[in-house]
Amino acid sequence: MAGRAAWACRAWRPPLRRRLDGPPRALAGAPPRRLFSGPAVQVELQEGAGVAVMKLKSPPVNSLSLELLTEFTISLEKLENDKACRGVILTSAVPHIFSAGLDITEMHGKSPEHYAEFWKAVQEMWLKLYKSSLVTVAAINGSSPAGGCLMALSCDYRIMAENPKYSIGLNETQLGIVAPFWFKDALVSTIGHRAAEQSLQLGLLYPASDALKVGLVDQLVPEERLQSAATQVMAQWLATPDHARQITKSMMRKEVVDRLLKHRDADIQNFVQFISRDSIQKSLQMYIERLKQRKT
Ligand code: CO8
Repeated sequence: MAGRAAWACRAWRPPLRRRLDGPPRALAGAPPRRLFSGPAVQVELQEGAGVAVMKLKSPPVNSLSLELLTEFTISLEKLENDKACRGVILTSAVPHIFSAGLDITEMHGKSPEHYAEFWKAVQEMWLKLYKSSLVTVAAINGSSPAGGCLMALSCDYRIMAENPKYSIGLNETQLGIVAPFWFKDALVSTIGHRAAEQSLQLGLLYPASDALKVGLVDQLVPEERLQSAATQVMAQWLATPDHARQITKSMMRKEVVDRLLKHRDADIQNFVQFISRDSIQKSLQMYIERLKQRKT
């Protein structure tokens, strides 16, 4: 009930179109913007619109390192607590890559304590994003495998740049590892059980047009229109009263969230045990080498 009260407290404001009535921008002056940028995540909050744009900026591939995950979670929490913010557009500042997923080097050749700390940060990021009371729109402007796909899946709406070179999916089995149950739950909730079963077993990465067909993304647009399309979608979602939308979102996602909350420690232990196995470490080593070879 406490959670519900917290969700309901963000005041509803009239739809964007109505609020934008008033003096033209040139007369009113530039709308106030606030920037808070860390090493790996850049946030720009447009106060008038109540919308923040969060950009992952950790070249070369926005891999989700412990540092990035921590910064992301703190930034999102800041926005959650900021009364001027009602929605977040999540995108990338790195050309052609949304996110390469979890940083493989965090899962290879490290201590069990490190794996536990890393996995806890992955859980934190996911819980914060999946449960967010803000409207979350993913503007997917590049490839988005595994953990990158999970981030997009956790948003309320996904728009992807229409580029056949960009792909998205939970490809864990291709690395010889297994997507945890909450990755699976998020995928099943989005594309349904049958498609998710096939997708997960084969570790499918869908080119943008196939991602739309299977329902993994909601919309494709030419790359140059991605940000404006995301802003448009955001305005539509913000036209719904916050408290009603938030309670509905919580209701729709509660079962999946509760499953992880209930088994959080066991999930960390499972991860540490699984990832520490020699066979899994070898698979990851081979995958890292394959990535390097592909480059040469
Ligand atoms: N982590 C760490 N480093 C990475 C990653 C990554 N996920 N992806 C790429 N890199 C590195 C490359 O090794 C390369 O390093 P270097 O310059 O030192 O050789 C550098 O980033 C650039 O990579 P590319 O040259 O490959 O860049 P491209 O622009 O050609 O391609 C891609 C970008 C498409 C993203 C490509 O790099 C790729 O496919 N990467 C692998 C993506 C992937 O498979 N990620 C899965 C990670 S696992 C995960 O997210 C969920 C795990 C769940 C755990 C369950 C366990 C129980």
